[in-house]
Amino acid sequence: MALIYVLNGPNLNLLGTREPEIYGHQSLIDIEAMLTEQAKALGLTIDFRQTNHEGVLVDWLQEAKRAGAAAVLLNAAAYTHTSVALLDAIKAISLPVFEVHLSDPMQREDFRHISYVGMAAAGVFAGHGAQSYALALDAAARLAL
Ligand code: CA2
Repeated sequence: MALIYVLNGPNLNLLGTREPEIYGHQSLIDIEAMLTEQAKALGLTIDFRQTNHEGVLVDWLQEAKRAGAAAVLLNAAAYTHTSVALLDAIKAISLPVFEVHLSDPMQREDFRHISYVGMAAAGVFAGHGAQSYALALDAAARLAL
């Protein structure tokens, strides 16, 4: 069964508790449950994780490659807009990495308009709340298997 890593960055552990007008009411646990069901229906396995640490995201991207994952969904949160280390890691693993955002960074502050992740991503799904993850998983199933 194909394996998809779903990696989440800083502060996303707080989802559902604050700023619901931007990020929605669902918690990260709710999103994991939704994606797990979707993955089952698609015949995939997901490995769903969250960290507040940039280097841990780099470690997990490298691990995805070693583990034989078919693709990665990555919501790097604020590191999306700052991290050359993530860009280098995405390039280094040569796996399709789909960038995911709950909100649409392009419709927010200027500092969110740059995406280092997007410079190497296989696709970007943003602005649809938790459904951005669902759209990205469908894309991974269609494009990466
Ligand atoms: O829209 C997204 O998914 C973002 O990746 C979320 C990041 C933000 O820096 C990106 O520009 C867009 C922020 C995640 C913070 O998550 C929170 C969740 C609940 C309460 C406060 C922050």
